[in-house]
Amino acid sequence: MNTNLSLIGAPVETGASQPGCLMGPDALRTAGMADTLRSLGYEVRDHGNAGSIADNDVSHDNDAIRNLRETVGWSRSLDDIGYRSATEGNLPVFLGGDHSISMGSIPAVTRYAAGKGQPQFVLWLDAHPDFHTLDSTRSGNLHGTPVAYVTGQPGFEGVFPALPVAVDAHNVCMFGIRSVDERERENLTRCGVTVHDMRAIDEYGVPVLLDAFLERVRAANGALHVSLDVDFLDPTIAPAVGTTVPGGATFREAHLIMEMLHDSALVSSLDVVELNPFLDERGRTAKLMVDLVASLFGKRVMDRPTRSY
Ligand code: B3U
Ligand code: MN
Ligand code: MN
Repeated sequence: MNTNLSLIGAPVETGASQPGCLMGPDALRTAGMADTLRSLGYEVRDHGNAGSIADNDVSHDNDAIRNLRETVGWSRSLDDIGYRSATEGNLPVFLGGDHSISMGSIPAVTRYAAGKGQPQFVLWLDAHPDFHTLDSTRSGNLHGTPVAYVTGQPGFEGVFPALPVAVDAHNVCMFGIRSVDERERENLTRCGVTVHDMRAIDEYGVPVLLDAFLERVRAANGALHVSLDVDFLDPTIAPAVGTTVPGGATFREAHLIMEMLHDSALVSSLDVVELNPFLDERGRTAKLMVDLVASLFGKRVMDRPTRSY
């Protein structure tokens, strides 16, 4: 794994219904993100918080959509910063911010991977598939749309930046899903996204499902972006999120995913999103997120032979 990490703060809350994610990057910093990663042997550079380039006048005829211009502005700015960071040899870690930040982070890393001839894969850890289009969203919260956008679903043209390379929907694998709107369900099935809902995790367990996906990434020599939404976790362990859904991943399931990702050495970029510090209890969710990221970057309890995949 690349040992040069760049932390990119994305204080974005315009994609969510509730305010608070704006404080996410700073809460993750306060919980010790940079020093934790340094203690694991990484060179960590914190680029501070990015700003939005909201100098556009885009519009859309779905009146439910909220904060469209701001979100388009953020997607442009994070795309620029993320691409630059990857080109300079770093592994970008985007500290959100609500999940609309992936409308900048994923296009950035996908473009970078394409330049090296690598297909982009995405592991989406979330209670929600975030697969609405600008036409299908009823809530109008744009954090519900990033996967549709980055996989090139119709209707984003002329509003969000054109994607030089879209992610192939078949290369997206979701874990933890337990809240899906009807229109999302139809589109997910049609497009061939792999959706491991909580039932699949209950029935098969993390290792079987994750091994199969990582094997595909490896066989394709792919780049792997991990997008970790706080609501992937069960709200009893991670209360600091505006869209809690009961029945989420346990502490142990989430750590196992992170540990297996580390052992795979395939991860090339990361988003940590939807942390709403206003809803937290004495920083416990922020600390848990830092601890999960530490596992992804190699924190372990005991040395053990690396599993072969
Ligand atoms: N699918 C619903 C709920 C939702 C999606 N993402 C989050 N919530 N965080 C919507 O609003 O699009
Ligand atoms: Mn999400
Ligand atoms: Mn979610």
